[in-house]
Amino acid sequence: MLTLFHAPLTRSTRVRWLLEELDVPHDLRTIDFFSDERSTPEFRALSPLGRLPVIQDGDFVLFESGAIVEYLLEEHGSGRFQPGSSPKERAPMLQWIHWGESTILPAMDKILEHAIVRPPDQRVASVAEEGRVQTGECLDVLETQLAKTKEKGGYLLGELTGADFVMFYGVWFSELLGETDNRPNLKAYYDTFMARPKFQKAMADSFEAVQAFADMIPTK
Ligand SMILES: N[C@@H](CCC(=O)N[C@@H](CS)C(=O)NCC(=O)O)C(=O)O
Repeated sequence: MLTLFHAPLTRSTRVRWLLEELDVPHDLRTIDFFSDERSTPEFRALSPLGRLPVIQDGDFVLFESGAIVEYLLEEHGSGRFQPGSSPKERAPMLQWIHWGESTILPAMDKILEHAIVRPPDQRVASVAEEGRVQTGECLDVLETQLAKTKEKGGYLLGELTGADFVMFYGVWFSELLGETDNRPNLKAYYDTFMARPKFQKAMADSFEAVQAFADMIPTK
């Protein structure tokens, strides 16, 4: 049985949603994110930095949410949520999987850390501002991409693919930060994944944490 180590509102939601959509039976191990559970030697043997998500599939262990999404599609996907099998058909999905973690999230993290999460005396206003500019540029890229694909299914590449299971995470935070207000394609994208019953099921334990996070956001 596949095991997912998970905590609400973390990147493990990416994997949880995919497991739901693929109907892969799994054991969900919910970790108390703010406890010592992630520091135990047993957990560090699976995830060396104590981060989430990590999966165990029999004897096989894997961390990094994007890599887990790719693995699950190949091992358990039976072709679902993949745009094709040739390198050139698959590459756009891989591009957005990597971009959704390594380009947009570092920009957004600057806002989250320096305008919301850190205590006020540890915030650097110029870093938050840099994050706002960089995040805006990234969201404009997404807005343009979604304009090209919106008539083809409403997801990043038209139909739902592995890329969306990674990208939704940054888009969810951008919606909370009010960044979808002037970007209609991004808002439509957010509404599209939110409306999926399996997304709702996978996120059921995250909505309370989302609300707690939303309450921390300073009103403009
Ligand atoms: N690039 C990694 C990032 C993993 C990561 O940083 N996860 C966060 C939760 S969203 C975490 O566990 N943070 C705990 C820490 O940094 O100690 C991935 O996509 O899996």
